[in-house]
Amino acid sequence: MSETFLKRLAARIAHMGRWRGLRTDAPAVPDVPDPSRREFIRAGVGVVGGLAVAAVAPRVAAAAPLITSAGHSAQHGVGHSGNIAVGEVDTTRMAYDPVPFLTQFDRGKVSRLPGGQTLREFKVVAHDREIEIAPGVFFPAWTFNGTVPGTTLRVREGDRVRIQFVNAGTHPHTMHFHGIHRAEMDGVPGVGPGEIAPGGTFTYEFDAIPFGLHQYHCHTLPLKRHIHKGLYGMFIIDPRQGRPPARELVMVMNAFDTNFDGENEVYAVNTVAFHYAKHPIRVKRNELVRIYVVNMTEFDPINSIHIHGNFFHVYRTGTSLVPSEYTDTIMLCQAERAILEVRFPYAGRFMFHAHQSEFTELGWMGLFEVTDDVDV
Ligand SMILES: [Cu+2]
Repeated sequence: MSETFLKRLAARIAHMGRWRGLRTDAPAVPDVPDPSRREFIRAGVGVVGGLAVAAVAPRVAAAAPLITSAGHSAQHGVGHSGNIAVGEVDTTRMAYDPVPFLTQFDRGKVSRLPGGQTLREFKVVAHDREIEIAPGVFFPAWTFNGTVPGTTLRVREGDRVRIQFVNAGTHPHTMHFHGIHRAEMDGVPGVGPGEIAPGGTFTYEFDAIPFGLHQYHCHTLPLKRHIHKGLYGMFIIDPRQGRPPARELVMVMNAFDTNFDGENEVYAVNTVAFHYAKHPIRVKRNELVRIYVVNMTEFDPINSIHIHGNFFHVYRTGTSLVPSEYTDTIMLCQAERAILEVRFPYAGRFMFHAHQSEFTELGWMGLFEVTDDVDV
């Protein structure tokens, strides 16, 4: 690391210690301005590793080995990129693992109403919980059902959806679903039940329309803080006739402002920086892969996804069965979503990442491992 980078890092640590009301032994460097995340990138070292040091500096100031280098790349099986975070998050402690999360769908407790309509019942509990967003980088999250993103809820068009929401957190929250429903079920302050106080509960109920890819999130003010803290998840309404069989994957674009300065320091899909670079997503060659992508990134208006060496069909908001684009990159504004369908004709490793290079370098990058193996 360069001397300049070390000075900047020291200033960053001192700044964070002041912000968090924590004491730090790191010396203040008065002639060095507080570096922005972009300056970290320009410093030309392992960016997420550097931020990892900064973010946890008051606790583990000597975490410099977190920074990786090209020499570590081969060791970790990532020949495509040198600068990724070294080490692994503790998925057991977090009770969350991004790999199984890709294919986990909660379809609720299913029964029939007297008129024959299918009823799907869910229970969602809001908790405060510390999560690990990169190795050694912890974030004080607010969660739905203990994880960020929350559980992926999946129903069929026309089903009655009943969600018992319990607020076991320390702040008022709501559940606001995208879709078509009555005003009192919209989960916003001042309408219907409004904010649900800590210890409170409310049951949201509506019919699932329109089919497509939607999301749910807390709508308590200040909204960007309540969403950014982790209170969001994917909500899929399948069309009545279903979609063709495919390997289906959930990707929620998200990011974390670890020092609460209004800018994100860590980016990912499904929370953990570079996790799918270290644990490539295995798919079969030529099989249909359907990717549900929702952008829940706060503070940055736009996010994007690009898949290398392949093209995909795009179903924006998932509300049509006919694709509208055939491309290798799409951008999504905050809360926008799309279903992507792709068949990989060649075996091998293919990167996917945001095409904002800054996001990529701060964690939003992964790999598909395309294989001929039967057992994927
Ligand atoms: Cu909230």
